[in-house]
Amino acid sequence: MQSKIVKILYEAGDYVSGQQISETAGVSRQAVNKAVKTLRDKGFEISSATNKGYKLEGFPQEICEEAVSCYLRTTLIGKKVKVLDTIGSTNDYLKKLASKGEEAGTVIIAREQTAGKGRLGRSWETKKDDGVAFSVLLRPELPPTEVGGITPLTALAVCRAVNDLCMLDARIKWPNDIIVGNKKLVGILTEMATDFDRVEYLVAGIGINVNNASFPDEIAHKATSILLESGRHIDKNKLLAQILNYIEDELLLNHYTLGGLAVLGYQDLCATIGRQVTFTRGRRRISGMAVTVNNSGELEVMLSNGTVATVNSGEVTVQGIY
Ligand code: BT5
Repeated sequence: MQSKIVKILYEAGDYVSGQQISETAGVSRQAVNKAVKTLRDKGFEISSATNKGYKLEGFPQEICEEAVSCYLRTTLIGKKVKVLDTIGSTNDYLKKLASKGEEAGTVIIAREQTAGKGRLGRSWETKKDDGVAFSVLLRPELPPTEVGGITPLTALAVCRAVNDLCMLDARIKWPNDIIVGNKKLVGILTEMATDFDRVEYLVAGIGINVNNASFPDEIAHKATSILLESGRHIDKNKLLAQILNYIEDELLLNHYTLGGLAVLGYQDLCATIGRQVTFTRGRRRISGMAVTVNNSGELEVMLSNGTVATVNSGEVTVQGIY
């Protein structure tokens, strides 16, 4: 109900009487007064004037459900948004909910993660209120072989949202990083549960460095934040909502497949293409020139003998990045 009231005030952009709010939201006048008080406690600036009603003057600085929901224009993603102060890993938390039947579209956001996960058992650092970590639950009715676009499409959506809202020239480092220059701004970890030949659920987890002024020594050489790159404290709620809007556009329009325009858009933003890369095959380290990302989201690498190797996961080092 609080989300509804924020949306009513946001869309009006002016004073709305308590009576009108109560009619539109379908709740009593007392409930409106109580909700306005709660929203003010959460950091919403809402002014009130006799005979005029309420006006929304400002949003909270920190992530909050009502603010994210207000900026959403999705039909599926973000149907339910939950913000946690601190959690081990938003992916693990959402996977547990998913296994108990949580509906598709739920988004779990954390202001801090104490056991954030990267790929291959690595860790992901989300420091309180400097970073944002969130996970999205999806249940496409598709076989596992047809959802290969999930990570690249998510990366495409995140990269576009960051560039649009933060005026940055962020790029995708195949397969799951968003970088600015040669430093990492965002990490993505997609996890899947299958039930025989169909997807039971997908959890797309995204970690963004927003207001970090510095990083722990181990990652300081390769990590960056929106603050460090743009010099600005951006509106986290707006950024998060825009990412969710774009993820829904990309995934649903492209049916979880990196084809057609999406693959062109991806290649345009992919920093790996056109660079010398090294990858592992068995025990061998092989080098070549990254030439393209194909419809399945695999990286195609031209080797010195003229053959093209297809790399679909594992570790790729990109010369000049990391
Ligand atoms: C990733 O793994 O980049 C995937 C990170 C996904 C994090 C999200 S947050 C929400 C959701 N819940 C989770 O528990 N996870 C997801 P990978 O490519 O393996 O990179 C991990 C490596 O990035 C680490 O070994 C560090 O070197 C580096 N790293 C860790 N924290 C970082 C940070 N905040 N910024 C930049 N680099 C970082």
